[in-house]
Amino acid sequence: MKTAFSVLPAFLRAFTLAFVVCCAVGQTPAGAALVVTEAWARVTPGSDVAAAYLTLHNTSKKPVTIISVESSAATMAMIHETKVEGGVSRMRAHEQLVIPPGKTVKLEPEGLHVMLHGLSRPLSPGASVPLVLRLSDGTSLQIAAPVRPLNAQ
Ligand SMILES: [Cu+2]
Repeated sequence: MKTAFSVLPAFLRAFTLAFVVCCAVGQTPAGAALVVTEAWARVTPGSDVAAAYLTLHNTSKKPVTIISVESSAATMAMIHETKVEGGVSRMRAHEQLVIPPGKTVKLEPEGLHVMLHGLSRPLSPGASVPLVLRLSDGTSLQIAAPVRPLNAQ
């Protein structure tokens, strides 16, 4: 006699199979396509804010989009861009950052940077700042940015 219980495993098997098939045809996660180099952060003595810099290279044939940045060392992390307008340096926040296929995007002083607010403790040279880059495909990348002195370029 067939009961509801004997039907259940078959249903679960079908569901599992569908899940495996759907993921097998998906592309490589964007996280694997993104190569991060030259990560570093700059100390700001007497302040609980800091900037971190990275070189992002997209090795894939599709755009990689960073949708947010987090750091366990700060209460808030975001992507900023410094622009000089009319002799005044201003920073604006980027909702996201797209790295086009095969391209490199540099976050460096006087340009794009990761802004850290509310550092839990002062940064000192030799330490490193943990960063998590969250990507639009749901994957994320963990980076450690070594801390350099204020006069680092
Ligand atoms: Cu900033």
